[in-house]
Amino acid sequence: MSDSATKTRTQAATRTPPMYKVLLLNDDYTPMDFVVDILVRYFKKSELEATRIMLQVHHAGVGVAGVYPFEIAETKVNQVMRAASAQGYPLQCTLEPE
Ligand code: TYC
Repeated sequence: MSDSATKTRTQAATRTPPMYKVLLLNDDYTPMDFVVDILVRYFKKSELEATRIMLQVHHAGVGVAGVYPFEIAETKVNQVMRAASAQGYPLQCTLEPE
């Protein structure tokens, strides 16, 4: 078997999509409770884990809400941005390659 055939077969057995971090950014106005609710609703976190992530963002300026393939991550960003702007909150959410 050629080297390229071996490589193709190995990749096929281990292929995974590129993953993206969904980041939440801190701001001075979005209520803490709202950020916790976002993490529970859209990122399926427990109340305890959501509170931990929210406080991490509050103190460090940025934090990881979850890690997903591109299209799922993009959908989460859109859901968060839509929910925040519907309430008039300046919460920002972005993607970053893992
Ligand atoms: N800093 C905000 C406050 O004190 C809370 C907050 C946390 C806002 C995380 C955004 O991504 C965020 N109300």
